[in-house]
Amino acid sequence: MATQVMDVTEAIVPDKVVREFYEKLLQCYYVEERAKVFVKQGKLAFYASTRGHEQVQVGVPMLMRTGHDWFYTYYREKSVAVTLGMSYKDIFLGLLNREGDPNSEGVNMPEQWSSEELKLVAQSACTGTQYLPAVGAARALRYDGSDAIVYASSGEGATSEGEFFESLNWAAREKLPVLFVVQNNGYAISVPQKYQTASKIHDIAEGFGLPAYNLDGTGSFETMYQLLPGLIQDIRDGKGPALIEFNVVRLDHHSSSDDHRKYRSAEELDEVAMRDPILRAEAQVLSSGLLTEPQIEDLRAKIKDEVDRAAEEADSHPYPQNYDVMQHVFSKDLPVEEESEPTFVNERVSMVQAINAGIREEMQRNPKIVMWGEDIQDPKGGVFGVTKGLTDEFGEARCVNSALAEASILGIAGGMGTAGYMPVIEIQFADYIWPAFMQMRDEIAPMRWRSAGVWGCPMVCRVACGGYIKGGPWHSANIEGFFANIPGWYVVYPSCAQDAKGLFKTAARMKDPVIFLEHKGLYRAMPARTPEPDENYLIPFGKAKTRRSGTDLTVVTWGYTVHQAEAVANALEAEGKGSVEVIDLRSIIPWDKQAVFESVRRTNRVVVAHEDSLTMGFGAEVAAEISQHCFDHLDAPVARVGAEDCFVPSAVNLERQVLPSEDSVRLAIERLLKY
Ligand SMILES: Cc1ncc(C[n+]2csc(CCOP(=O)(O)OP(=O)(O)O)c2C)c(N)n1
Repeated sequence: MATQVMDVTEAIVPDKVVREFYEKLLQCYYVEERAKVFVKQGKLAFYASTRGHEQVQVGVPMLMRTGHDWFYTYYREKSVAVTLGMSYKDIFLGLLNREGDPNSEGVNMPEQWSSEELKLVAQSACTGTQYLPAVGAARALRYDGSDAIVYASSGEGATSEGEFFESLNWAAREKLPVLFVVQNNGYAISVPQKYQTASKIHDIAEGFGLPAYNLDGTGSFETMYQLLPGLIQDIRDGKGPALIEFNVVRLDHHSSSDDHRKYRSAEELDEVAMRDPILRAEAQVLSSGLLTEPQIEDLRAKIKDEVDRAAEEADSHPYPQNYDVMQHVFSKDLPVEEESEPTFVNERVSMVQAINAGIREEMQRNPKIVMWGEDIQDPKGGVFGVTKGLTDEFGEARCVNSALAEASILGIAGGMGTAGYMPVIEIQFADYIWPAFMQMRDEIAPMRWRSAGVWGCPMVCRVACGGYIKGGPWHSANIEGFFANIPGWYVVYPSCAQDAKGLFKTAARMKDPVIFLEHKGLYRAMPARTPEPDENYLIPFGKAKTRRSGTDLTVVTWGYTVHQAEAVANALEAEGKGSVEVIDLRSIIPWDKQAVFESVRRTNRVVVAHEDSLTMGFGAEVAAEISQHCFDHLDAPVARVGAEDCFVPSAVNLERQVLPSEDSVRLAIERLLKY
């Protein structure tokens, strides 16, 4: 398939459409003009002009179905918001971060649009990250049997991000309904395109198997009108995604913090001014006799007046008063508050069996649960066999192998979650989660918060983690400390089969993303085996479990070290050396401060033990809180046990030097008991 460079054979555009197109261009123009006044007044924290991109940002959405099709836009797309019909006032409230801003209530940056009604999904300011969730949303629409399509866009610079390539790959492989719109203005801030790629963006897309087009986005609307309706219909009809690279011009500075005269010559600026799409459209409207000059004057005056009045109204609003900035970090809608007494349906199961049963039950209960990950499909059913039998029972549509691309695994989940599904995805080893970190930190985590509670990204990200069974440096990581630092993710870490099932079932019913850590050394370990709780057993997050009561010292722990602490506590008791209480946090975010403080205030001594490295391990947080809130009750310093600040070595004897052991836990306890 050759990339198609459009032949400008003009199609007749009905007058009504030309008129609507031209009017919308003027609306965009006057919104930009008024925004520039706010910039001069110092009222806009960030401003990115769409001048020069308007033909694309008006023309493409106009040919799509407002309120039906979905939009994943980027920070230079005010004109898309205008075209979709966001009111001028809402646009200015968003730009000014004022009270009543429906985009984000003032928490998100200006130029980041969001509207449930317009299916305009809350943006982040990151370049290129929107492409994967856009593909995820398209996957959800396909699963729903909808004929809606997804518009996903950026500048040409952002297409150098790996997530752009991954999104082309996934969308093409599954023939998903996405229209990729690249607006190539030749610059990424000051960087000319030659520094981005030796290829052409439409050729790159073609390499991934998409029909790809290269159009002048400042020329004639006729060309777009000729291509787009048929192309959009093909995408609706399931023929797969397509990409259009539009050559546009950036008539203004990159943003309000930039001065493009530093890197563009006066001649160049004069030249691009000749390609102003609004002037070109106006010339066409005049020459075709559609409007006369006086009619244009009237139209301009009317639109300017409407825009200015809306701007003033928005400007009369204060910054958000009394807005609780914490209210949308997590949804308040929780599936369970109290842990029920389980009945047991199986005498003894491993953690693998318990998680597998939990997933199966939740999939039977909720048809919106969909899973993917590397190797998770039957017959293998995951490298640890956790998902075994689930493809056989629920089919590939609900349990399927993914491409080997972690950013995709998470990014697609973000979009599907936003569009109404409950993805349960697997990261094969914690050490390999990092390609997905950008999606997790900047796209998924802030979604609910940045949209003032309108959009969310529910999902369960199951991750095999931990050492002790010959994993070496790339198969043994503990990552709870990293993710505990990101507002918006729950982090849970079961240490036995019963908790694994109960916590998983809760995770699968949460409205927000959950990292579900599965210690591979506990998957089949005897001490982690328990009776299997019934299908109604849910464990609320943030409720610790006292594994063992004691009076002389508390060990606060989670994951693999729970079992080390229990073994040491049992031995010490048998030796008559002390009575040690062991508290298993089970969930890291949120963690059960009440249970920990209550115990420490009783025993007056505490060791915090975990498998992760000591420095900045989550134990540092726990220890700090205990020091602050239990200081008056402590008879000894707060002690910590964790791994060396080192990667986990491969040779078994070297691994022992790094990871905590019963010996290191015992040493810490015995030291404190001497105080
Ligand atoms: C991941 C990420 N890296 C860097 C930035 C900073 N940044 C913001 S805009 C921009 C240039 C983007 O240019 P392009 O994609 O061509 O879009 P344009 O602004 O020209 O429309 C950069 C580097 C960012 N927002 N996100």
